[in-house]
Amino acid sequence: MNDIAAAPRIEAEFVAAANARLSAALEDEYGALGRTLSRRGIDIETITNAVSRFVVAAPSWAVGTGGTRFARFPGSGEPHNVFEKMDDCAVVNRLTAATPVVSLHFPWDATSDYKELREYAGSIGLSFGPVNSNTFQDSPGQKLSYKFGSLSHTDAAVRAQAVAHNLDCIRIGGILGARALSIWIGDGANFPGQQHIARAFDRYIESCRQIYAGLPDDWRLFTEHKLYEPAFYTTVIQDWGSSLLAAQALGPKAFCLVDLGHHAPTTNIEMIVTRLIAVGKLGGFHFNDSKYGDDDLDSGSIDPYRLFLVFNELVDAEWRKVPGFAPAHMLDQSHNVTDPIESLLASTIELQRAYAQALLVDRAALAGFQEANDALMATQTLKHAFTTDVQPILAMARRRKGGAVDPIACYRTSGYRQAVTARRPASRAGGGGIV
Ligand code: RM4
Ligand code: MN
Ligand code: MN
Repeated sequence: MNDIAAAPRIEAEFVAAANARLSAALEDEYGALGRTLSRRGIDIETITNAVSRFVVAAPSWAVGTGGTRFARFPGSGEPHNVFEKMDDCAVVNRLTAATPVVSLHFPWDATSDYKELREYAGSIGLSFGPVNSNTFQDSPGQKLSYKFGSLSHTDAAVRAQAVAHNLDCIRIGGILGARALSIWIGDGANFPGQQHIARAFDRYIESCRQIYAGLPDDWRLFTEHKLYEPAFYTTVIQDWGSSLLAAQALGPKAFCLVDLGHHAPTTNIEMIVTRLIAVGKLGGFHFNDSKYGDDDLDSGSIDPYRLFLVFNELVDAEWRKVPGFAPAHMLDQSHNVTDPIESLLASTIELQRAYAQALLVDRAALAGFQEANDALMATQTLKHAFTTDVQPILAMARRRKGGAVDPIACYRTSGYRQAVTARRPASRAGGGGIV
């Protein structure tokens, strides 16, 4: 339970005052960009309106400072419970006006009264997106260990415990108003021969069938693949092929979740995205960026062009009016050296930037170049959109929804971090942390 009245906030009036100081410059830059785009046959308002509609779920686990396998260096004013996490998420939404949805992780976000949590979130402008189950670590009080797996464990009792946890996540999600469950498991093997690869997959499917049977009709189930880690030799849901086989085996409410960091460094992720769209099984994304592995770095921080190419496929699907196309957008990041709120602000902006740039692609021209096998002009068409500075569109979309023209600057002058630092006791440093 949190004291609503006492919790630090960034008020709408504060944002409006900060915006007022930047307003003349924004109008000027927006007008200039509008004229540039109009010469290219693009109506800037159409793009701004589409960006305004863009929503991404903030991950509750990303407002605290993460860690690596080696250490966790706590930040100041870290949230200690799900209510405080909501307060931080509300700041991200206040400033970006694009993250009104929060994705929770259980049992990390467990609390005694979920109705109260839903009401609290609602009172600060938030609702709940996909809930995540956690059977990749042992939680205090848990009867059986997940050391050798969970949903695919050789022991039926461990599998039953993992299934029960997922069903509990659905129950909690129901109270919170969520409509999707994301399943990522750490199951797999560290050594060749450790595990019967085929049987482990069969056991996973069998367990997921039991979870699927408990899924309400208006819910979706997302299966998330990951190349490696914590299992280093083979994971049970290693790639999008395994994820797709699982989703197809489960039924029409099961879809694949693409976490951008869960592939080998050279994998063509946008191609995976198009394949999943083609078979109607793209459930959504965990956005982040990476250089080497599951780095969980801020979205667009390493390879913004790749992010753009992913959004290019999403916009293409929108443009083709692919039936039932409604991927859930979520962030999944770990913030080790930055203020987590600032990383979430920056990442949300980067997603909107990639989306806006993808909306600028001249798709008729591109199709012509593709038909004519004009490789150079086809790729130039993409580059032309990608190199357009869409900053004024993003700022205008935010301002119209009550967000900040310059979210990070506004956050830094708000004193929010100092205010929560004074209220929230410092957390422990030390051992590694998974998020
Ligand atoms: C995993 C995976 C899951 C996330 C955990 C914390 O690598 O990305 O989605 O819930 O990390
Ligand atoms: Mn993920
Ligand atoms: Mn991950």
